[in-house]
Amino acid sequence: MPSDSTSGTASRPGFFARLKDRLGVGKDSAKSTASKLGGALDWLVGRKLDEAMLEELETSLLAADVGVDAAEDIIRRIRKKAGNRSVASVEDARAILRESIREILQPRAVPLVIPDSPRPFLILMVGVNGSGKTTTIGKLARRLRDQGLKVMLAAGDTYRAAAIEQLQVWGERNGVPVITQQTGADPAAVIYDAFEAARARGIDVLLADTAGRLQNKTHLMQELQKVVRIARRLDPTAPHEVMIVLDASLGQNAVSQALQFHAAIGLTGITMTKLDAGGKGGVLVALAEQLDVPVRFIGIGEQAADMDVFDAGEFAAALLGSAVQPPDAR
Ligand SMILES: Nc1nc2c(ncn2[C@@H]2O[C@H](COP(=O)(O)OP(=O)(O)O)[C@@H](O)[C@H]2O)c(=O)[nH]1
Ligand SMILES: [Mg+2]
Repeated sequence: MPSDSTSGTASRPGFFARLKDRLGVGKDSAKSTASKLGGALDWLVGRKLDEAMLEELETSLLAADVGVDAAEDIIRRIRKKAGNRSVASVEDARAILRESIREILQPRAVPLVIPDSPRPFLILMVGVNGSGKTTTIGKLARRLRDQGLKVMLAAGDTYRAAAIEQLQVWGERNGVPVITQQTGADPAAVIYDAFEAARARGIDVLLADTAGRLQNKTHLMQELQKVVRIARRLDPTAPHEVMIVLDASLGQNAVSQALQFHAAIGLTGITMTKLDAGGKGGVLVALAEQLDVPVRFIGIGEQAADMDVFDAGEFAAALLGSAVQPPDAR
């Protein structure tokens, strides 16, 4: 039985280039995170990092969705690193900022590892409507299947027929079975049945979709708590991963969603989607600052290949629009 982690893809350099590209590096893309954080550092050159400069930098960080706490944390780190010396070049400024951001992200860069047991390994996907749960399940199904794992999907979003069909399409595309019931069925029952079926069929990983009407509805949280409770009747250690899917384009709202879901059901992983679609990468820094939950994957598009393992150094480099450092330099 393979005990692969989901890390270490051969596609890494290409993915980084696309991440950097889609975060919008370049002088023309004035609205992008990268140009706010990276391209706008010229004014730092040849000056000492004085208070006025640090204030200006803090404003840029806030505009990039980094959030107040993380912006202050970054400024503190820069002050420590660059203290009283002058900044030699844009590259120097970038390096200081990049390293400060990387330090905040690094503790959260813990890849999802599927251990040899238990089986089936149940991954519960949660998050508000439209965040990218079903798409992420599709992408993850393919990734796990390619690692040699036997994967099954459970259509736990039973509110709309379209949600069930969407999951079936991903199942067909990846050649993995999908367990469904009719629209309106109890999600806990769907996932319970799928878990039993997965066990009977020797499935390694069961990916369970859920509905995601607004997170401030206590009803949704109760429904998710019930899914967890019922799954534990079959395996007291389940679910083995509770992964929230967050839409980066929601900015600070994505952070508050994560905090609310975490309080209600306890998250063990995060996937951040839509970093290609107006999502400012800074939101990941805010999240890392405020929530001690690993960031597993990042998504930069709608296709199966548009997702990869979260890497702190790479991500910080992409945010700053700089070249990624060789792995041994990190
Ligand atoms: N641009 C972009 N679109 C995405 C990404 N992930 C998901 N989507 C799209 O976002 C929309 C909602 O995704 P879906 O998986 O249905 O969200 P769900 O309601 O949480 O299941 C769909 O049109 C997806 O194709 C991403 O990383 N980038
Ligand atoms: Mg869905």
